[in-house]
Amino acid sequence: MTQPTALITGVTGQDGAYLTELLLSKGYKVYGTYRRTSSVNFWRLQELGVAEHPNLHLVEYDLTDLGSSIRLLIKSGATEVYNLAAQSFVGVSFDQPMTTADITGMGCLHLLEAIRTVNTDIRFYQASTSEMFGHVQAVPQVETTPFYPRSPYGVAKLFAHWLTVNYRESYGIFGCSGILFNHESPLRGREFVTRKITDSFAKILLGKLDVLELGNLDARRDWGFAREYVDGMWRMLKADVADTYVLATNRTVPVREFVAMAAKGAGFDLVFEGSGENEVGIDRKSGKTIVRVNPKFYRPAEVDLLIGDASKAKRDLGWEATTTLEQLCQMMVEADIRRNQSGFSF
Ligand code: NDP
Ligand code: GDR
Repeated sequence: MTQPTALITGVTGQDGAYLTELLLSKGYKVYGTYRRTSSVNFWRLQELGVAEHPNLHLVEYDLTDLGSSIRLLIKSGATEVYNLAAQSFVGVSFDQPMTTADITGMGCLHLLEAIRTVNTDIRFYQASTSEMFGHVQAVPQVETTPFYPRSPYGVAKLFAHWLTVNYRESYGIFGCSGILFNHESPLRGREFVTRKITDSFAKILLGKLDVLELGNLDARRDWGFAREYVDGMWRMLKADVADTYVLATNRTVPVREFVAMAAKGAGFDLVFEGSGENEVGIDRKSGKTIVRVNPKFYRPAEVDLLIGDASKAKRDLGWEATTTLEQLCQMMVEADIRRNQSGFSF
């Protein structure tokens, strides 16, 4: 049997690392792409112990470059392409809307055009997002819920989502769009709210930071565990028919509740006082304020409530989220305490 070959764009990111781990464990040859920077960092692949795996080939690539997308597909001979690369931070997309559109939107089109040109039998996964639901039109959100993105990031992802559907319908390309709700892990970037919280509490515990500053504490998210979500991506490309699927836990929790959960996990006795910009979190054990609201973290437009229903993925793919938010939060808190004790800084 010939060895299956997959191409993963964005291998230095959270999902890229977990997907690499999964596909290598299934015997794939994996081409993982990273961007040229002055200091490339493979810490996530290293944490998972796969950075040096003989079946992993790391290749330099920028998805804003159409020509290199075509050459990459020819060179790798991949039969499955997972497009995980993106400018993925919603907050930054308000400051850099053009860059976000180029990478997150046009980048997907480059890959679809490359597939159309090189080999239309390549199976394609597009990393779509619950951010496309934005100002939600129904609760919970499913594959058919109307979209209403609330950020340049959400708009760019919607463009990429519809292109994936369009190339499926126009050219018969096996293009799947996974509408994934927030998924977190100890490998999450520190700019995202969950990891910012767990890393900050670890630092406060060790005397490296005084206060955790946050924006909107009322936003509600459906948070799952990233390692389980990449398995859903793989299942989509293994299905008989290309389709669009929601992956979610079907539980929604406000940011404030995640803060309380993480504080408890780190050993604080947190109580919230005040409201709006004056809300603070006080550790009853020390009497110190360890959480504060800073309006600089507010966004020009917010996504208030996300909760997904992944029944279709369960029915068609046998996929289901099983890790609870409490387990996930504890895993992240413990990893960040361990890292901060050892001087780790990513
Ligand atoms: P990360 O931000 O951790 O990773 C993004 C990856 O994209 C990084 O490897 C980054 O490289 C790479 N990248 C950025 N710009 C370019 C470019 N111009 N050319 C090539 N590569 C580039 O994201 P996640 O792993 O969390 O998410 C994976 C995908 O899933 C993203 O597309 C995201 O938008 C989407 N998504 C994520 C969800 C989540 O909750 N995590 C939910 C729904 C969708 P570098 O390391 O150099 O920055
Ligand atoms: P999100 O994740 O925007 O949902 O996008 P993020 O963790 O950045 O924000 C979640 C919610 O927390 C609120 N918030 C803060 N967010 C950050 N980053 N920093 C803060 O200090 C802070 N305070 C409050 C935000 O306003 C928001 O409501 C993530 C990304 O991974 C996307 O790529 C992905 O598509 C979606 O999840 C699903």
